[in-house]
Amino acid sequence: MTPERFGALWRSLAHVGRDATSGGYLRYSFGDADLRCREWFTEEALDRDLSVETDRNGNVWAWWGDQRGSDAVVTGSHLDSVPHGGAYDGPLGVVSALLAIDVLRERGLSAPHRPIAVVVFAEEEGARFGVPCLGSRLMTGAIAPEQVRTLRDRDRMTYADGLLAADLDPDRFGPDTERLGRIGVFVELHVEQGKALVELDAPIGVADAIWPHGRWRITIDGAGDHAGTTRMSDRRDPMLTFAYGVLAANKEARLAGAHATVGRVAVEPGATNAIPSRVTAWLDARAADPSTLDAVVAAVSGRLTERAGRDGTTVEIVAESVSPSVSFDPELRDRIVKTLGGPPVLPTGAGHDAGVLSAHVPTAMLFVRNPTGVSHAPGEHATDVDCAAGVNALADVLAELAWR
Ligand code: HGY
Ligand code: MN
Ligand code: MN
Ligand code: MN
Repeated sequence: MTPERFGALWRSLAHVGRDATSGGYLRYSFGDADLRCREWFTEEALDRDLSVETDRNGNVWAWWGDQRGSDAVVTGSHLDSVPHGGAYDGPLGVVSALLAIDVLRERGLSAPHRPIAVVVFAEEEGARFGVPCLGSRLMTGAIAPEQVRTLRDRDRMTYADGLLAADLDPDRFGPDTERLGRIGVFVELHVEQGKALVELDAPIGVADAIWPHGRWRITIDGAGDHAGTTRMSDRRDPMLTFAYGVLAANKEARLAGAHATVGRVAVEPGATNAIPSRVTAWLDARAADPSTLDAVVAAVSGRLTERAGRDGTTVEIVAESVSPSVSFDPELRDRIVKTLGGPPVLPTGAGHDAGVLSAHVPTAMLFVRNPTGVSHAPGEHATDVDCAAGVNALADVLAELAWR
């Protein structure tokens, strides 16, 4: 694979859902941009004589070989984004998988000994319905359909509404044991969301672990009142408790060497001249090990509760989604490292569908160097040269797994 050929296919998708002002992407599951991305994927897969199907959970599968076969070698990633997210987070794994199939065929490899599939998982970012990796979690049973039925997007739409928008049956989402049983191994290629490969001066890396992480919804209730007539001493202002909570999360994370972020907040009623009655915020917390993560969340919760007592407000903290630490299959990892000639092995603080699948099948991740180290923002980047190297590496891995 050459950088030029990678760039040509990349640019046929790169304009879809891109915001002209920020340069970031607005690809929310089953929204217009996502539907166009799905159409793009289906066309490219059919052009490669792959058989395409969408499963009951909205994940799209493109098969090379017997799609009813077992022990399939599955690769792929996701096409949805966070608001104004980067171009590569997700799509790089999908584009690279399609091109890796081209490379394998150009090497003269036809009929794989094991079926190969490229999968596009739905709602990996959780940017629309609030829970990440929803498509893969539904397939594996990691989340129950009953729980998904309670999810609403910002327009109060449901996951079933999303499936309907994609002309899919809205009533069948849930565990897909038969499909999961056909997967023999899953390998996800992803842009690195950090600068480790830059510092290691390596274009490709292999993952050994995903940090435990989660999202907690914090609801703070106080007393709505007039901004101009209510004395400061009489206020029960949830925004004050919230502000303190953000500072506490930042401090606790720094002390523990963990990561804590509050990137989303909703204020009711949201008027400039009204003291809020309620503030809802989401804490994203991550750490290298579960006990540190638990300790940071507990410390933030304790500091918030204590502060609420002083502010006359009340606080509720609910875990919306928690992802346990993932250690990728060491045998598969080492086999891939050997196949690729010894690239660096590194952990990640980012969650992935590979983390969900790793509880069920041998799973691995390849990383492609990101010169800016930025992700979940327009500055995310990977060069065509490194992306082409990623395609060739993925092709080597697929050849190792599906023809040996
Ligand atoms: O949030 C994450 O870690 C992933 O990028 N969805
Ligand atoms: Mn991703
Ligand atoms: Mn992401
Ligand atoms: Mn007034």
